[in-house]
Amino acid sequence: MPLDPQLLFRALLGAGVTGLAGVPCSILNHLTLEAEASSEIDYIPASVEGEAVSAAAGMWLGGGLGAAMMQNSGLGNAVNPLASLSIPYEIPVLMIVSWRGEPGKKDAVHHYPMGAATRGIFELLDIPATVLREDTNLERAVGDAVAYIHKERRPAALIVPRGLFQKAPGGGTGPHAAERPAPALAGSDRAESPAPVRFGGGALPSRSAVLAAWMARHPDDLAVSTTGFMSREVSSHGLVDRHFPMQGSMGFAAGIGLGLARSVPERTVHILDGDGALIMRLGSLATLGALAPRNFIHLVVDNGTYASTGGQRTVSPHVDFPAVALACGYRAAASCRGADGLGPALEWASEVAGEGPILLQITVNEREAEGLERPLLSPQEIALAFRDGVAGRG
Ligand SMILES: Cc1ncc(C[n+]2csc(CCOP(=O)(O)OP(=O)(O)O)c2C)c(N)n1
Repeated sequence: MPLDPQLLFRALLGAGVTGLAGVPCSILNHLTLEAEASSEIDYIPASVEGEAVSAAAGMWLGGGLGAAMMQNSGLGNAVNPLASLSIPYEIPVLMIVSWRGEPGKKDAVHHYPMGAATRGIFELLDIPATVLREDTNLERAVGDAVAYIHKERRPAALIVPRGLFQKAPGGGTGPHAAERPAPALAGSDRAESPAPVRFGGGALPSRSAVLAAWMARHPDDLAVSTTGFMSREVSSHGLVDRHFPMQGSMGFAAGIGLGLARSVPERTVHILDGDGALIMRLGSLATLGALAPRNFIHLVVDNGTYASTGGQRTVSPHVDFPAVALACGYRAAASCRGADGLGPALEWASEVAGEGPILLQITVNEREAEGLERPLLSPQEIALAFRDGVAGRG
């Protein structure tokens, strides 16, 4: 007998999951709808599966526990933040993954290759994956998986096959989206987009000068920095109780920051992003604009290159990041081109902080600080120190 789909949602709540970020699948439709409507769990409609994993990781860094939900077709999109964020930083994330194309079951042909590979992908990553069946005690399966991720500080997965859950009268495992009121996203009440504010004048500053000016202005705020030289430089300041210098999960600093910002709405969360990284995951601007966390400041330090891999050109000169952010629902956005504008641009950001999300793109020269090393602390130590710092246990 197929199971009541509400059991899974209740089991997640019972196990202490505080947030769910995901990309829908018809098999998991019910879970999406329950989470959207519930005030007991924070639901993030992710733009891509890797953003879901990253946001769930951010929830844990902020003191909660996140689950990432997706169709197995999108599991490939989640591999990078699983392999380079959740596993090395020992950040627990509960994966809830539907199973299209399960071997031996009839499904659309394009699901078969991933259906056959799904369990193997988890095995290769050494992530324990439990297939839920009709005779599974869901409460126990979810409870065991959550106990495992807390104890081992690793991800674990629950795989949900097709047909596990009872179908709703109209088909699927819940009412069709069009039959219910749209959830009120914070960004929905925004008036027309404002125009980007422009600052500038003088020679371009270096990344180090921007970071020094930013640090002087925001000594106590939380920050998540992007992979590569940016996080090396941030970590050289040694403020790991409030700065999370992420290496890995390129492009998902904003996704981590989103989960974090929603877990600690009383703190301001800054993202120190790179142009290459943001271009890689431009979809995160849409998620952020729609959810509109007020405590979110997105600083894009734009050197026009992938500096950390040898200075190859990015396409950033062709992208107006502030205009894109505003079109996605950011509340305010500005650019700064030239060191004379740096002070006024950071002053502007401080003034609009609290009315976020806001984005400030600062164009910098290609000069890098000398002798930047990878963080001295291990990834696990960084994640734990940051989580403790956020919780005031520093
Ligand atoms: C998913 C992924 N793709 C590629 C890389 C290799 N990589 C590491 S840092 C980096 C460049 C990042 O460029 P940008 O965000 O502009 O920052 P910058 O290096 O210029 O500071 C690249 C391509 C990676 N670590 N992860």
